[in-house]
This record gives sequence, structure tokens and C-alpha cells, in this order.
Amino acid sequence: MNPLPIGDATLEIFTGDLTSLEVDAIVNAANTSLLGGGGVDGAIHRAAGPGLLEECRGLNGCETGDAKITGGYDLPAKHVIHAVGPVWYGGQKGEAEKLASCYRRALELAGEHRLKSIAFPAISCGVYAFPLDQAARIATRTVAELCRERVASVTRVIFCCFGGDVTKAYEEALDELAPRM
Ligand code: AR6
Repeated sequence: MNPLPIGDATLEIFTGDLTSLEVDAIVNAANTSLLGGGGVDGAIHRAAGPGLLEECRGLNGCETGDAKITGGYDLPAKHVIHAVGPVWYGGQKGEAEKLASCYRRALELAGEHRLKSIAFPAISCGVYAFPLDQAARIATRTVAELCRERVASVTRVIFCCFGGDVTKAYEEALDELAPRM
């Protein structure tokens, strides 16, 4: 699938490991403690080395729907933006708004640090059990809105998909989006 141009940015899909990407920031699907965990969070901490956990200890955690930024340490990415997605409780507990807020806050932080390239995992789509198709639509729409309004500083947004089912959901979400942009 070709990158989708929106505003000053392009949105693209990459299938593979987020920790391999040489970008200004990768986004972590963290928990409120910001002290590590499994899934992509575990992979990021393993690849970044102990300096990342050390910096995270000083951040005092993070609320659901919010994000905080650190260095990238041993990662090829310069920064890590730790976003805390919602746990899926069935959809009536503000899950969609909180997930959109993660993407918005991550792009705002990228803007404050004048970052140009950013890569997101499918936040909340693993352990937190957010339905994949809905999450992919929220992720792509929220990012596209900020890029279209030229609120975001980034020129390259990568949706990093770990596995074919995730890639398919994002391809469909971007397909839905394309005619409206
Ligand atoms: N690169 C890209 N994506 C990955 C990678 C990777 N190396 N590894 C997993 N994914 P999850 P959540 C995908 O569970 O649902 C942690 O313990 C994975 O396939 O990592 O937001 C935290 O500490 C899925 O599509 O995050 C929290 O406690 C997506 O990343 C909790 O899990 C998100 O899955 C957060 O749960």
C-alpha cells in the first residue's frame, strides 16, 4: 500500500518490529506505572537498555489517555513517547475517547520536541483487548485529522503492525480514510 499524503505528512504501514525503526520517536503502548511490562513495552525496554527504565522512574507514571517522552537510549529511535491506552471494558467506559487521546497527546509531544517522524504500535490491541478494527479506525482518523489541520509537526507517520491481522485492519482503515482526505 502506498503512503497516504495528508497535509504536510504521509501516513504509512510497516509490518514488523517497532524497535527496529530509525525514527525520531517510537510510541510505547505502556501502562500507568511506566515501569515496563510485556508486549511491545517489554520489547522496547529490552532493546533500549536499563537507562530507559531509570528515566521512566522519574516520571511519576502517566494517566490513561496521556503520554510522556523519554530518550531512546540503545534504540535506533531518538525518543520514546510512552502512551497509556485504555483497557477494553466493552466500549461504554470512554475507551474510544481515551484511545484517540493517546494518539493526539503523542503527536502534541512530538510537536513540542519538533520531531518529524513517528511510529505507533497498535495501542491497546494486545493485552488491553481493544477490538482491532475499531482501534485501527480511531488511530488513523485521529492522526489524519491532526495532520490535515496541520496541527502536527510530523511529516512521516508509520503505523507499525505486528502480524498480518493487524496490517489488514490498518490497510482497511486507511482505505476508508483516503477518499475523505
Ligand atoms: N513491535 C510492534 N508491535 C508489537 C511488538 C513489537 N515488538 N510486540 C507486540 N506488538 P500490547 P496493550 C503489538 O499488549 O494492548 C504491556 O504489558 C501487539 O501485537 O503490547 O496496549 C504494558 O506494560 C499488539 O498489536 O499493548 C501494558 O501493561 C500491540 O503491539 C499493557 O501491555 C499492542 O499490544 C498494554 O497493553
